[in-house]
Amino acid sequence: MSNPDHPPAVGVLDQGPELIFPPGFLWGAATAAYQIEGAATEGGRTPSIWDTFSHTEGRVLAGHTGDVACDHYHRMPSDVRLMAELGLKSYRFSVSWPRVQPGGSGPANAEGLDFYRRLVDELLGHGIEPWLTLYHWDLPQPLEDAGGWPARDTAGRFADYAELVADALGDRVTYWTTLNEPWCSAFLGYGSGVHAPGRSDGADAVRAGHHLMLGHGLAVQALRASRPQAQLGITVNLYPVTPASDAPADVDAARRIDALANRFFLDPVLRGSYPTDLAADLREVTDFGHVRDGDLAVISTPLDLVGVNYYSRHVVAAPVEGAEPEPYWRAPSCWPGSEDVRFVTRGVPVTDMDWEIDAPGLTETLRRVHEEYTDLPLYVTENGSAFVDAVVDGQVDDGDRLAYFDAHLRAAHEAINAGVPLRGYFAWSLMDNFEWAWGYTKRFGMVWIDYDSQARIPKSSARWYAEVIRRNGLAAQ
Ligand code: IFM
Repeated sequence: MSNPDHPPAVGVLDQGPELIFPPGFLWGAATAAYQIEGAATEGGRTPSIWDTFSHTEGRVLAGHTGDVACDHYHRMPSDVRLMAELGLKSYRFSVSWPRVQPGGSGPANAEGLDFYRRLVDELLGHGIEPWLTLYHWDLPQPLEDAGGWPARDTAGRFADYAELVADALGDRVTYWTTLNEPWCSAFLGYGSGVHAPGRSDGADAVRAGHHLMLGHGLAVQALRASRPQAQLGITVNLYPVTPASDAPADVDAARRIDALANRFFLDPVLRGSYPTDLAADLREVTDFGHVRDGDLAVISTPLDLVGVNYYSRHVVAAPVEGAEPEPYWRAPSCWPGSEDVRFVTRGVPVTDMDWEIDAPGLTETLRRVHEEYTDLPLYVTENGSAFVDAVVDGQVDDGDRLAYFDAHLRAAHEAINAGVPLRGYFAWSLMDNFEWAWGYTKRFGMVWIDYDSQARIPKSSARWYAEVIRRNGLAAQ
C-alpha cells in the first residue's frame, strides 16, 4: 500500500504492499581492496599478483592498473561518510594481504594494518557494521613465485596471515569471510588465465581450488581459536546451471558444469567430500593426488554463515560439431574435463558484461544452498550489474541497474518466504572500480567515480537503495 510517510522508491511504481525484510536484515554494499584502494606502493605495501598481471602488457583492457583506482586509501573517511549518508548498515571490504604482510610471510606491516584499523573505527563510529574479507584475489607476488595456490604451502601462509589480521582487528570486527569466490581464483587465475596470475593449466586450477579451500579451513580454525565470538564464513559465487533441453546429453553437460562451478566448493566446505562425479569427469586432468588425509576435515571446519555471490545463470548444452569456443568465463580452459560443453545464450536481456539477467536464479540458488546443504544463515555477499552509465547535468540516472537490484531483492525476499534463513544483502558495488581484466571499462557502482577528478556522484540506484534500507524493504510491483 502506498504510504505518505514512505514515498515510492525512485523509478519504481508503488502499486502494492511493501515487501518488508526481517528485522535486523543486514543491508550493505561491498568492495575489494585492489579494486578501489590505489596507493599500490605506499605504506609498505608490496606487489600482489594483480599488480604484476595488470602491469603486463595485454593482460588488462586498455592497460589499466589498480595503481590509483578510486584512491580510497586516501579518501577513506569521506567514503565512509558517503556510506553513512546512504544509510548502509554494513560495509563489506577486503584486506590487501601485501599491504598488511608484505611479501606474504613474516611480520605484520603496522602501517598497513593501521589503515584497516582506521577504516573499521570510522565504520563503527558511523554505526556501520564492518564485514571483513581476508582474500579477494590479491596474493602477494612472492607466494606466487613460490608456486601460488597450486602449491600446498600457500594454504598455510594464508592461515598465518588470517591470524595476523585477527590479532589486529579481531576485537572490533564480528563478521569475517575467508575467501571471495575461490572459483575465480582457481579457474580464471590458473585455468583460463584471464585473471592473475594468468596461468593456464587444468590440473593447476584444480589444485589451486583445493588449496584455497584448505587455506580457508585452516584460517577458520585459527580465527576460531583466537576470536571465539566472531561470525565466520566463506563467500562462493554460485550459478544455477540449466540444460538447454531435456536431451540426456544436455542434462549431462549441465551436471558437469554444475560440478565445476558449484559443487566443487559447496561439497568439500559443507559436506566434507568432493562430488564423486567431479572426480570421474576430471580423471584425464588430475588424480586428486594433491588431496591428503585429513584435508577434507579441515576444509569442512564448521562455519557460522555462508556468503553467496550471485550474478547470472549458466545454460549449457552438449557439444556440437564445429561450434566456436567463446571467450572469458565461457572459455573451455575454465572448465577442465568439460572443455567441449557449449554455453548457450538465450536472447534474454544482458548486462554490460554480457551476463544474462536472471533474478529467479537467485531464489533458486539460495534455496538450493539451504535445502541441499545447510541450515546456516546465508548472506548475499554480492549482487549487482554493470551498465553503461553517463553523467548528464551532474546526475547519473542508472535505471537499468536500479531495476536489476529491484528484481533481485524481490527474488531474495521470495527465498526468505520459502524458508531460507537469508540475513543480509550486499550490493556490488558501492562504487565504480577496477573490474579486473576489464579495467575501468565496466561500471558496477551505485556511486559514479570520475577517474580523473576522483569525484563521487551517487547514482539514482544509490538513492533508491538508501530508501530501501530506510524502510527495510521495497514496494511490490
Ligand atoms: O568485480 C567483481 C568482484 O570482484 C567479484 N565478484 C564479481 C564482481 C563483478 O565481476
